[in-house]
Amino acid sequence: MKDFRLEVFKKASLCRNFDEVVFKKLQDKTITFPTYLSVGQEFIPATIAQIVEDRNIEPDIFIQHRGHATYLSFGGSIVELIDELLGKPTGCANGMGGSASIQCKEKNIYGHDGLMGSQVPIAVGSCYASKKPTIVFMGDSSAEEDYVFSSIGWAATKNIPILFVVEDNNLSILTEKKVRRNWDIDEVAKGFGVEAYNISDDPEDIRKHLDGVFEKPMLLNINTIRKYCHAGAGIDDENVFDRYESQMKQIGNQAKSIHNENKQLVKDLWQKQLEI
Ligand SMILES: Cc1ncc(C[n+]2csc(CCOP(=O)(O)OP(=O)(O)O)c2C)c(N)n1
Ligand SMILES: [Mg+2]
Repeated sequence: MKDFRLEVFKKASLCRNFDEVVFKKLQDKTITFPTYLSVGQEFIPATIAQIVEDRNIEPDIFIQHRGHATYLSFGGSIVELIDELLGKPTGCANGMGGSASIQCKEKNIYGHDGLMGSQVPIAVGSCYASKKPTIVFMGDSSAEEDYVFSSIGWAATKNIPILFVVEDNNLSILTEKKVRRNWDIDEVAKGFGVEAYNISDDPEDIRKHLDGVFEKPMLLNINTIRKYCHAGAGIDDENVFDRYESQMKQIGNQAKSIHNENKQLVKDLWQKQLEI
């Protein structure tokens, strides 16, 4: 049997190494448009993607602007993402989506249109029509949009197989949650009769809360930490907890070799795409 923690780490490691290169490409101005790094938040999509893979489920996936890690965890092509960030027509959104609107038809990943939270009613409508397992990712601030509430309500009423995932990094650009609201989205979901939890981004914590997923609507508010700035290559706070470093330490040498392999792989792929 595959080691769950290691498989999740493999996915997270690809995402981390990918965005660390993007960070450098932003610094040296190879990329000049708004770019949203997933660094620090990788374990949310990596864990959920591993869980659905282990259960042989191929869900429809609706992502938000901070979606590099989601796209890569669910199997989107790395080369096409590189090309997208280079603005090439061979990019995953024909070079017209940029960082915020990436997609992958083959893996049922639908890109974001840029309006915060719009992916939620779109995902609910799609799931209502298809009855297919569906996952929609949103930020803690996007979760505040009114159309998100009514969508959760409709999902509850129609009992559709959707998983709402709130990537709760506590921030809307730079505004903390406590300034913006005095309620929790998992409590709102429970009010609609949706099974909901407020948990950490530890892979085990996520796994143990996904038992009945796709049998009914569910919502996970997953607390995480954004390591870099809202957009571009900047650092708000040097001393934040890093789930990736902590998992790498816990897993040990095997994780370090996976990390080094991914680092090389991503570096080589970027080099190759830049030379074409
Ligand atoms: C309806 C709407 N309002 C404002 C914006 C500008 N905006 C873009 S991202 C963002 C913050 C998003 O925060 P969150 O949903 O928590 O995601 P995060 O960036 O933290 O991952 C804002 C205010 C927007 N794109 N759409
Ligand atoms: Mg946020």
